[in-house]
Amino acid sequence: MHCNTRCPQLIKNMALLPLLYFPDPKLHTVAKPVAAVDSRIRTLIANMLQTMYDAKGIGLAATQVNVHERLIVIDVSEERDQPLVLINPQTIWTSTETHLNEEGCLSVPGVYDGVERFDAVTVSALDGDGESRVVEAEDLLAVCIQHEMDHLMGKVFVEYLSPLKRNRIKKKMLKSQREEER
Ligand code: K1U
Ligand code: ZN
Repeated sequence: MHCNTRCPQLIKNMALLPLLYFPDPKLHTVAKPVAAVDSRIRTLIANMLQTMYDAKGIGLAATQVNVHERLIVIDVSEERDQPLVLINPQTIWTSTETHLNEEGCLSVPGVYDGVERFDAVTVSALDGDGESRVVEAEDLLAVCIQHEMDHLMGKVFVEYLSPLKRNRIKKKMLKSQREEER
């Protein structure tokens, strides 16, 4: 798999990208397919990986950095050294079994709650080199892929929660955003 994070010449050019925070309406934009895996996309991948690692996240969708193209980066490894890049991902299989999993989101900091997800999924996608691949995922990787693919469809995990919880989270987020502006 292509990994720009291992290339010293590229590390110095990598940048942290600003995140969108709930309830920013831009988080509800439906992403368009990536037309070509070119140098612009490779730079975006490197910057998204750096942003995800810096924020201690296990995944990041391009939507969250205000780029509305179908691109996801993930790393669920303990050592944080196994980046997975999914471009134009499509779900080709889901398990019948589902489970409630505790989720968080870099766009909704400090909020964790349970979301029902398929136990296992298979997705087809392009990797960072533009090569087709099929990923069979279970456990945390399956949960993370479903969470990130939701972002590409403009869906934030709090939308699975009750309207009461979602409104409380919205008020809390707006309050902390106002306080940060001061
Ligand atoms: O998309 C994101 O906002 C990243 C998000 C991914 C995610 C975490 C947990 C379940 C599903 C998807 C995060 O990385 S949140 C922060 C985090 O590292 C984390 C939170 C809960 C469990 C495991 C990791
Ligand atoms: Zn998220």
